[in-house]
Amino acid sequence: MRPGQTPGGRPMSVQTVWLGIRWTSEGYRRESSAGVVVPQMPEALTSLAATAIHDVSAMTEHLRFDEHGNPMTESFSPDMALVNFYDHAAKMGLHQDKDETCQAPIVSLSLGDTAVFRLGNIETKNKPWQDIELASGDLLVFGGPSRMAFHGVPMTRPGTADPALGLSGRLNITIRQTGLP
Ligand code: MD6
Ligand code: FE
Repeated sequence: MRPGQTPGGRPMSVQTVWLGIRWTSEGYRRESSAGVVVPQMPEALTSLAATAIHDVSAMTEHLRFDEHGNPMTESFSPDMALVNFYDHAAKMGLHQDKDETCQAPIVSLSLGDTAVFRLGNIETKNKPWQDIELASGDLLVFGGPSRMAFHGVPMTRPGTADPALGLSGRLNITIRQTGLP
C-alpha cells in the first residue's frame, strides 16, 4: 500500500491499492508505470457490485437506467477498484469523484473499524451534509442524483472492528466504472 496523493498533489493519510486500472492525480491510466503493480480486478468484486446494482435498481427509480436510458443492470460494467486503508488517524477530506467519464454508480464496501461518512451536497463543500456511520460489512451504492455529491471521512472509530477480522483499522473498497475505452 502507498500513501495516495490528493488532486492538488498533497499526501493523503489513507493508503491505497488499485485493482484493474491505475489512478493518478490526472485521472485513470491503463498504461503501466515503472515500479507500479496493478493486480487484476477480482471477479468476486465485479459480481458483488453487479448484484448490488441489481438489488438497488429494484428499490429506487434513480438507479434503474443509466445516463443513456439503458437498464443499469445491463450497462453497469465496473473495471477497477480502489482499496483504501485507514489507520486510526487517517481521514479523507470532502471531495467529488469526477475522474470517471461516465455516470455509473460507485459501489462502496466497508470493512473493519466503523467510519463517519459525510455525505454533502452537489454544489459546495459546505453544509448541508449528513453524517452516516458505515460499519463493517456495510455496502453503499453511490449514484443517481447523489453521484456528484461532495463526501469524505472526517474520522473513523478506532477499535470498533470485530477482532475476529484481524484488522486494526478500516478498509474501504470502491468498485468503479471508469468509462475508459
Ligand atoms: C470511504 N469513500 O468510504 C471513502 N467515493 O472511505 C469514497 O470516497 C467514496 O465511498 C465515491 C463513492 C463512494 C465512496
Ligand atoms: Fe470518493
